[in-house]
Amino acid sequence: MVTIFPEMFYAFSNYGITGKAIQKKIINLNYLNPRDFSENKYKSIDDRPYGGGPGMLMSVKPLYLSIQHAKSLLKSATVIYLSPQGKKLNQNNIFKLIKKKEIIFVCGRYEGIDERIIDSLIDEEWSIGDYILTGGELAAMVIIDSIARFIPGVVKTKSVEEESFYNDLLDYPNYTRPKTIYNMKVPDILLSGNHNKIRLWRLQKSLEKTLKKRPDLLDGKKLKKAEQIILNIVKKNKK
Ligand code: 4GY
Repeated sequence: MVTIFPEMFYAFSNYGITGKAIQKKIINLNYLNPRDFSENKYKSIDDRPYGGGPGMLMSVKPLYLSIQHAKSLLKSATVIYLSPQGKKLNQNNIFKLIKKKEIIFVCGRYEGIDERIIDSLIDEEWSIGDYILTGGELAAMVIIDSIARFIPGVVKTKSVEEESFYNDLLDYPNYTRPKTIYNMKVPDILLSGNHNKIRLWRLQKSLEKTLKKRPDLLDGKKLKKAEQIILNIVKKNKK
């Protein structure tokens, strides 16, 4: 992480699944702070934009030196800059990022960074969505968080076929104990013990929900695949 606010990662690194993954060193986070590379006596890390205009930019030299230092430590790392100008992330891109062994996240602050740093040191620019944060740190945590879910044994996942399919569908409705609470019941089928029927029901609910709430996620190809999965379950049911 190249960040002027490494302390922002404290809670993330100490709680929940991300905390466990980092403490067990399944994920290793290391920090370089541009402030430590600032050469003036005030240790300043911001500077005025050429051409005028409001706000400040990150100073070139401290940021450049910290990224270079990170690159010298992690020779095969991909350098990622997080900004609203990057390619919008989705679960498919996350799967590709998981395959990388080393990533250098450059967390911007203020109004942004000098374009020459993007041109010369950044390999990939990603966005977590069309809104503007005050810095890249939260975006970096969002990405690492979504990666942590896929560490084997950390979060239980569905079967491979259904997992990849469910990834672009909304989740089916979930229920836990008790069977009745505040006058509301758990659907009978979930108590039936018939696993194939339950799988079909869940798939149906996922499709219904997606159609109602996020129809943009469904297309002809997706529906064909759903049909295939349903037929497979029905076939298994007959055996
Ligand atoms: N959206 N996706 C995002 C962001 C903060 C000013 C440049 C985003 O990834 N990062 O909003 N980042 C800005 C803050 C400098 C980065």
